[in-house]
Amino acid sequence: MRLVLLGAPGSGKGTQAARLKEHLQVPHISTGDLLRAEVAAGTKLGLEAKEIMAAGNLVSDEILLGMLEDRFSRPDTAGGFILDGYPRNQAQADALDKLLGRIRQPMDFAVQLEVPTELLVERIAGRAKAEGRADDSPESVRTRLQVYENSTAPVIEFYRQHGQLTVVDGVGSLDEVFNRIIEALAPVKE
Ligand code: B4P
Repeated sequence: MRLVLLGAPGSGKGTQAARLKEHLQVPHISTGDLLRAEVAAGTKLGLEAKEIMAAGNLVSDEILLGMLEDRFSRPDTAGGFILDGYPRNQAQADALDKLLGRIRQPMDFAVQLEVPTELLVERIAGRAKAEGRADDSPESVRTRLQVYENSTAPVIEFYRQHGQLTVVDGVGSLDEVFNRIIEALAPVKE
């Protein structure tokens, strides 16, 4: 199973990907987690990304592609993967197409988690209290939602036009959303 999870910040991508990884027995590749690991390790890349992420903006396409190429060069992705947080703009979608073509891992499915904006804001505010992530401040969240509307939402249309998109209602308990995703994936798993 080669799956891309799409959705606005707070839509549950990371949350559901962690569960899907166990269910599908494939690695979860989160570009947000990869970047946060670089920031935590204080690498050159992490230092470059830190302020950009805290402000809620997108880190450069070049950095992201380099990180992804590295990650896909590891053998554990040969049996499939769940990609979470990438692509976030059309240039990244095109780069992903090329990369997966080159490693002969064409994507099976893109799942978009759909959640109304008020609920996105509420969920992220909850995480801000619980975890204090640098980019969960109200100002950063406003920017992230704007970036999503301007840059990422058009990518969803791209996958729809290619017949690869399925939209899943992301409102409900973690189990409810998880079960909806599994149902949506059933035709692909057969
Ligand atoms: P990400 O790490 O991808 O952050 P995110 O969009 O907020 O999603 P996340 O997966 O963490 O949250 P989720 O919805 O699961 O990106 C962070 C930053 O990294 C970006 O802003 C950017 O700067 C940079 N970046 C990452 N990828 C990039 C790329 N490709 N190009 C450029 N820059 C990139 O969960 C949110 C909250 O909701 C959690 O608290 C969760 O518990 C809660 N929740 C989830 N589902 C719920 C449910 N059903 N009910 C109640 N609460 C729920």
